[in-house]
Formats: sequence, C-alpha cells, structure tokens
Amino acid sequence: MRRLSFTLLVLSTICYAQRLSFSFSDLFMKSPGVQRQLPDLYEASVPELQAGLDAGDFTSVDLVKAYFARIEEVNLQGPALRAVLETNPSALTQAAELDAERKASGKRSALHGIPVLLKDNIATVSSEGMNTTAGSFSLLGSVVPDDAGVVKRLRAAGAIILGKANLSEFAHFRGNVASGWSGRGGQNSGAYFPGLDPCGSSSGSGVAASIGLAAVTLGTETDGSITCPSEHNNLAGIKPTVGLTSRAGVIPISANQDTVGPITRSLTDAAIVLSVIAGKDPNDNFTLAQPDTVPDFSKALDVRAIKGKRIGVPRLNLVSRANPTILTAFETALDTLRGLGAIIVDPADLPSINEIRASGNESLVLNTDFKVQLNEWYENLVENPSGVRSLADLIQFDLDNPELELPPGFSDQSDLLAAEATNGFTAAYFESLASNHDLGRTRGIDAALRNNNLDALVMPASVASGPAAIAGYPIVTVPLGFFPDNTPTRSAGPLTVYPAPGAPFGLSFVGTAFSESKLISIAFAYEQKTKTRLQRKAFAAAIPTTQLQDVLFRPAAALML
Ligand SMILES: *[C@@H]1O[C@H](CO)[C@@H](O)[C@H](O)[C@H]1NC(C)=O
Ligand SMILES: *[C@@H]1O[C@H](CO)[C@@H](O)[C@H](O)[C@H]1NC(C)=O
Ligand SMILES: *[C@@H]1O[C@H](CO)[C@@H](O)[C@H](O)[C@H]1NC(C)=O
Ligand SMILES: CC(=O)N[C@H]1CO[C@H](CO)[C@@H](O)[C@@H]1O
Repeated sequence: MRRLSFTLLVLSTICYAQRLSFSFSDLFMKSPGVQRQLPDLYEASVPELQAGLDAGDFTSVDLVKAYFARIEEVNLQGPALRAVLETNPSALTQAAELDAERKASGKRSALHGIPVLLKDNIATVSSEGMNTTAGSFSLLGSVVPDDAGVVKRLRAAGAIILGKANLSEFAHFRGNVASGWSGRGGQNSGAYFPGLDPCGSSSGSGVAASIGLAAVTLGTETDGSITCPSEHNNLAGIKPTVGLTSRAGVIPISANQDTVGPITRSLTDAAIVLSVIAGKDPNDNFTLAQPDTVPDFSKALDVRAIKGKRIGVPRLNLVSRANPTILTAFETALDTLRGLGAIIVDPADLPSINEIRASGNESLVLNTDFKVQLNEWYENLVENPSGVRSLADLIQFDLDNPELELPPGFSDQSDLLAAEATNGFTAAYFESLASNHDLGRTRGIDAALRNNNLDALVMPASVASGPAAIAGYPIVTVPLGFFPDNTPTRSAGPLTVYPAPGAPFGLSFVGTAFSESKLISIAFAYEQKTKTRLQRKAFAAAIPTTQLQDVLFRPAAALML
C-alpha cells in the first residue's frame, strides 16, 4: 500500500508538472484502498463538499485552486463565457486560514471553507483586492466604505469569497442592452448552447453556478434577475422577500424591490446559503420588518411537506402567456405535483393582473429610486478614480468613453436617462408605490392566495417575476425542462440566442411575504421527484475539465497511507 501510494505520488507529480493529458483521476479512482470518490465539481453540492472537507479528503485551498482553474479554462478561453469579472487575490490565504481553523476548532457553519461567487453589484472591501462596479468602468478602482451586509454574514459563517461575477450592467438598468452584457465584462453567454442568452441581470452568477465555477453564487433581483438566470441555466434560485436579506452595500436599483438571494445547482444549497445571508441589518431598515428569528431553511427540505398543500395556477394573463413548449412541460409538472399529494387549484387568478399589465407605476418607482439611491452610492464612496459622483456624471462618463461603455450594439442608456429625468420622492411617487403594493400584494398575489385558500402559486419561471417584483414577494425557482433539439434559435441580442436546442427553462413558486420555507418545501419535493437538472449537461467545450484530483496529488497520496 505504501509503495503504491508513493508510486502514485510520483506519477501524479509528474502528471501535474508536465500537464500531461493523461488523467490522474483515472488512476486515483481505480486504485485499491480508496474508499471515497471525490465530488465532481460540475455538480458537487455544499453538503458533499463539506463532507470531503471534514474527512480531510481535500482542503478549502484545494477547492479554491480547482475553481480558479475551472474559471481560467472557460471564462476567456475556449467558449469564452465571460461569466466571471475578477477572482479574489486573497481567496487562497483566506482558505488556508479557514482550513487551519477547521482543524483546530471545527467548522463555524455549513458554509465554512466553501467558495462563494458574488454578483459584481455586491460590495467587498477593496483592501481584499477586488472591485465592486456593477460592470461599469465608472466604478473601476472605487473604494467602498465597507463589505455588503450579506458579505459580512458570509465571512462570519466562514465562507470564502471566490470572486465577482459578470452581470447585465447596473443590474440591467442601463438601457435597452442585451442581457449579460457589461462594459467591463463584455457579453456573458450560457453553457447549454453556444452563445445562449444567460439571462440577467445575475447572468454570470447563473452561468458560473451551472458548470461549477464556484460552489454557490449570489445574485440580486429587482424584477426577474434571479428567477430568469436560474431558469436559463438549469438552476435553483431563491428570490427572497424584500427585507429578508440586507441590501446594505449592494449597488442599488430600488430599495422597494431589490433583494439578494442564492443561485445554486440544488435547492439544498440554496436553503443553506439563504439561512446564512438572511437576517436583520441596521444598515438596511427594510430588514427590520422580518420575523425576529431567521428560520433554518434547511428544515424545509422535507419531501413530505407538500402533501395536502394547495397550489394555485394563475392562468389569466400570466401562465397563458408562456411559450407553448414551456406550457406543455408545465402541464406535466402540475400532474407531478398532484402525484406528490398537492391539491392543484386551477385557475387561481390574480384579480389585479390586467391592471398590473397596464400600469406604468413600476417604472416610475424604479426610475425615482435609482436616481436617489445611485447618487447616494457614488457620494458614499471613499474614493472613485473615474471622478463620477452622480447619475448625471455617469451618463456623461459613458458618452465620453464610448469605446468602453457604448460600443456598437450596446450603446443604449435610456434607463439612466429616464431615471435622471425624475424629481425625487414626489406625491406621484408615493401614489405609484402605494398602487404597486395594492396591485401586487392586496389585490394581486395575496388576493389569489386568500380567495382560493392557497399555500402558493405555481407558474413557468418565464412569467413569474412581475407581480412578485412590485409586491416585494418571494419566488423559488427550480429546473422544469429543456427546449427540444430541433428548436430554431432566436436572437436575444447582438451576440446571443434564446431559445435554442437544449436551452433550459424553469418552474417558479410564488407566495406571500416571508413564506420562503413553504415555497422551498414545495419546490424541493418537485425537484427531488423530477431531478430535471441532471437530465442534460452543458455543451462539451463549456464543461471545465479540472477536478479536485488535478490539484490534489499530495493529499490524495496521503489519504492512501
Ligand atoms: C480593480 O481592477 C483593477 C484593474 O483591473 C485592478 O488593477 C485592481 O487590482 C482591482 N482591484 C482594486 C481593489 O482596485
Ligand atoms: C428607512 O429609513 C429611511 C431613511 O432614514 C426612511 O425614509 C424610510 O421610511 C425607512 N423605511 C422603513 C421601511 O423603515
Ligand atoms: C399609478 O397609480 C395611480 C393610482 O392607482 C394611477 O392613478 C396612475 O394612473 C398610475 N400611473 C401610471 C403611470 O400607470
Ligand atoms: C477572471 C477573468 O477572466 N477576468 C476577466 C473578465 O473579463 C475582463 C474583460 O474582458 C478581463 O479583463 C478579465 O481578465
């Protein structure tokens, strides 16, 4: 045994040093005496990674190295997915410290030593070595006053910040620009078809999660920005109730609608992450309205909890608008939910849905909030080398730097201009906000739930975000299916397509404020029954080949002694 492991050590060292295409993993897996398989990072869950870390099969340093190598393989080379903007130069040091701490005193939480990728609108202190820019050159090199509230929670839980993900610039509030594009990152694309629209605005988070460029990722949603990338990238996503997770230190669109949530390969991982990042934060007073105790959302991961749950189908002007291929899969999903013991109430419409469609009040609120809050963002920066100190400056900066920020095909900044034209918190603003809450909550989602005595609503992810956006209500999304191989591709921007052969689509569960646990339990039963994610993989060139084995020759040999 000792001689074998020594031979393996030598062999693996040679493989590593010479970067032979010969795979050490084959050797490792077939060697006698090896009890455990290392997790495949394409799919590895947080509990699997945590088990391997606890057992000493690999370290967090190994994990960070492996994820860095996987990013390197596909981000700018090969399929050039452009999912990641920056990697954290401090990540390996942090990983080593967390490895030592695990050995000395055990793990702090289920996220101890787990590498997390953040959407680039979520602030990290610049002393760590990363920028916080929402993809815009106007914020390159800027110094934020502090970590975002959710980042403080991640660090306290022992998570490692792996890097920053590309996104639709300013969380898709720049203008009529394709999803997944930012000035700094260029056009991000999905891994399930070449040039696939990754959907935004948390596009890089979604694409990175879909092929295992990080263990888990965070995104933000104002209207669709977690739900849609989760759907386009075959993932689980939780858009939390506005005020469950802190937006302090998140480059804003709107305090009334923004929310931070997990985008992951499984609901199990999403529930683990949400349990860590949820909670009150004095720096975001919306969070003070949440229940006093943050639930352990992992407790909702119980496949039996769906039995007897009443789930409504809002057909009118919502489900009925979905693509026919998606609708066919959706009808099958309803049968699956019935089979799992749920009671499907169909239809269960939102009384206000036609008024929601006709209303322009969401735009008015977002435009107003964006101007006020983005101005505050720039003002609160400790430093900003671009000199941009306001939304007006930003518009001018883009005009002055067209090669960086307004290249052909990506030159629209109509959202910035519309926001700049607003006049603060006027009477019309407060009327609009009240109208949004009336339409989205009182006569919308809450009315549909109450009138039909429901626990949740279910709909294709592609139509799920609007009412929940103006209500500030939660959405839990899981994979539903894939477009068939004979699907004609349709343009989704100068460089992207959707749908396309094999393009994923999702199923969303929507509920009232702070009903995340209930939504997770229903969606979990569906996810576990169908395991749709595992039915299809990314196209071959978009699947990174680096695995833990490739960075692990020393510990691997030690394991066999
Ligand atoms: C920000 O980006 C610049 C340019 O890519 C890079 O040199 C720098 O290390 C990054 N981090 C900080 C904190 O400026
Ligand atoms: C939060 O604080 C702001 C500014 O201090 C205030 O205008 C707003 O009403 C507060 N919102 C909530 C939900 O408490
Ligand atoms: C906003 O809501 C108010 C109150 O319901 C309504 O009178 C107004 O027409 C709406 N504005 C827009 C732009 O839709
Ligand atoms: C980690 C990584 O690949 N970062 C790249 C992201 O895209 C920008 C713009 O193309 C590059 O400059 C970074 O190196």
